[in-house]
Amino acid sequence: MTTQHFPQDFLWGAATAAYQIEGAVTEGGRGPSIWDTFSHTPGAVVNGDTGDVACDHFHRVSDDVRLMASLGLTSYRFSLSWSRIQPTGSGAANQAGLDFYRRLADELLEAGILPWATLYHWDLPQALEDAGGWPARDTAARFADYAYLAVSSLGDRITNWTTFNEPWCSSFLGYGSGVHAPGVQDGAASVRAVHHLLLGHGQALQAVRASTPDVNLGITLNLYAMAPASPSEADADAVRRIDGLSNRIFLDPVLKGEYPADVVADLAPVTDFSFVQPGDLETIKQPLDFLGINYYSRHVVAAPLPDAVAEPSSYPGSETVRFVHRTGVPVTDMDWEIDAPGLVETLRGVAENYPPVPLYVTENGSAFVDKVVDGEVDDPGRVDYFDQHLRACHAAIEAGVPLKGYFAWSLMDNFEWSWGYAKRFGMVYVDYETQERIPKSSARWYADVIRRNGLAAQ
Ligand code: IFM
Repeated sequence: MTTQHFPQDFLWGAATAAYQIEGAVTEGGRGPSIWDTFSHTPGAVVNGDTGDVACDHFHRVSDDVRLMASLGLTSYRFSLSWSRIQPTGSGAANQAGLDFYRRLADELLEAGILPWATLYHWDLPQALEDAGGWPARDTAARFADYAYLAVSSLGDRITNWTTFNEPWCSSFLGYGSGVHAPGVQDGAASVRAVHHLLLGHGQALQAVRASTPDVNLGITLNLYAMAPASPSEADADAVRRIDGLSNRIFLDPVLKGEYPADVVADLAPVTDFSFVQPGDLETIKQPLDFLGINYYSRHVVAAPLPDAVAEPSSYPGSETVRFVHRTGVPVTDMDWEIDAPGLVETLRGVAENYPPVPLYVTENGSAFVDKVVDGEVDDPGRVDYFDQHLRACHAAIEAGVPLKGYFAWSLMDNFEWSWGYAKRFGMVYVDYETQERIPKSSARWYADVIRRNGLAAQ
């Protein structure tokens, strides 16, 4: 049987994020973040779950690194909790926080695993939210200071740094629909948040490059494949709108230094973009060493029905566009359509429509209902999902896309934000009562893919 091989230096990783796995929220001088506040707000998270303990990774780092090594991972993508490093989001660094990540990086390097750090995976220090959060311009400057502190302290051992993970979620879920922390429902504030997240990205890259020039810097965007529900012009326009608000509103400023004119026009009833100051877009468009793409699914959209009523939404100005479920298309436990061809489309779309930049799939994965039977967890649905999406990565590379690596989401089950612990995305099962880790069959399958640097031919 032949194998579909990946390039020799292809990176095989798995990803997590601080609030989703660390726990220990009051230890080591860590200050509160917006997710501590939000998860403790009655009704905000399914079952009232919080990240207080999560996977207790803070106390189990060494075991977890051994687990990664046993799977043969060549890289591990994790995020730093800003409020472990600056408990109130500004001022001097908290040494205990830096030490925690220094130790994690050292253990990874000893195990031959490349550490890949994300500076911000949604957990803004609460003190900065109290001062206005991402809708306030000053938060961008605070982020650049934090980035400078973190990278100048840890950049000797962590050489790959992502500024933001999925700024779409931080802005539109956090300040638009309010289903994520800080739970604000204000369309105009959500667009200001977009701009200040992007400005923070640009300012952080400038600050870090001036102090630590030898690190690789980029950003991770969650991009969606798009399709109209019908061939009608109205549905095509719905696709244009949602593609604009999901994908292009981030890709265009970061890679081309401009907001798309059609998106600015769509948003006119919500905001006039007067918060964009001269020079901002030049700051945002910094040279990138890589672009991270998180891909999970496709959006199938349709024009609003007559008399549709606008409600607080993650798509300001396009609230009444309908998201349609196609019949017969398999879905995950999140009810997200499984659409691997959409990953090829997404990767090719970025490679063909934007200036060249090395790409990484920094997240891709699926939630399924997993059960422990006789001490084992068999998850064929997840194996199939990974298999289809890795074949999509392979096809994209064959088509000339400069894809350099893949990170499975997630290394282990964890706190799935407003779903709490109700959804499991891990390749490793976590028993939250005992904190036992049980590699699922998908973990063994992935280890095999890594070992052979490729997929068995079909
Ligand atoms: O768990 C999240 C992760 O934090 C960001 N990307 C999507 C994942 C699944 O919802």
